[in-house]
Amino acid sequence: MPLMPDISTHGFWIDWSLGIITVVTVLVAILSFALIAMAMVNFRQRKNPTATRHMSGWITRFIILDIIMIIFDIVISVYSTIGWTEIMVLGDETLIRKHGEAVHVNVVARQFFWAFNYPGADATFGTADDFTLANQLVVPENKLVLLALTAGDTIHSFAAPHLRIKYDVIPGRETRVWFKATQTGEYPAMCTELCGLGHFQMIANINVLSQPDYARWLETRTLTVGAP
Ligand SMILES: [Cu+2]
Repeated sequence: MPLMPDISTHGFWIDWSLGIITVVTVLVAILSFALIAMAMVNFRQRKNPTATRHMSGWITRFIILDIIMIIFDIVISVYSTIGWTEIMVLGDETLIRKHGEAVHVNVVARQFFWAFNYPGADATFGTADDFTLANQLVVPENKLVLLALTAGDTIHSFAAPHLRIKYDVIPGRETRVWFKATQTGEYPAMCTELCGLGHFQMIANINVLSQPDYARWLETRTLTVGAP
């Protein structure tokens, strides 16, 4: 089954990893089964009534297969380590230096909804213009978004397939996640950790707006929050 379209800047690392692993696994499986089938036919009892130790050609074939597998393992390890570093290891400051200024959103998962806390127009949490959206994450296109995820009750998991994001959200711990959306539109996010009876209801909407639209939206939001 094809993957959902990727609208993130980092998603290709994941998609290519999956692609390489799938292709290599299938090829190695075909090779291995072919060798086993050939060995079964060649060393069948009717043709070899007595046991033989002369199978040097076959040992070479299996060693070649092992070497191919080791090379593939090295390629996959190197590729996914570079991707992992890009996606998971870089700190907020390095990400901001690389991708430009960021939008910060604090996400709290609870049974059974998502709360997205925004710092408002002043970009500082804990001030009067902060506001919270339930099950709705609004972000600008082509801009770094830094999410700080935590849970208020039990373990949840934040998954946004189009953004190639899926991380556990754990009470008492802050999980940092980043993305940069490359396409405007509405995309689903959901909880992927069975968290109780209402787990299936934990679906949020991610709305990616163009940068001018996002600025306008933020302004109207802040005005609404400021009003009595
Ligand atoms: Cu859940």
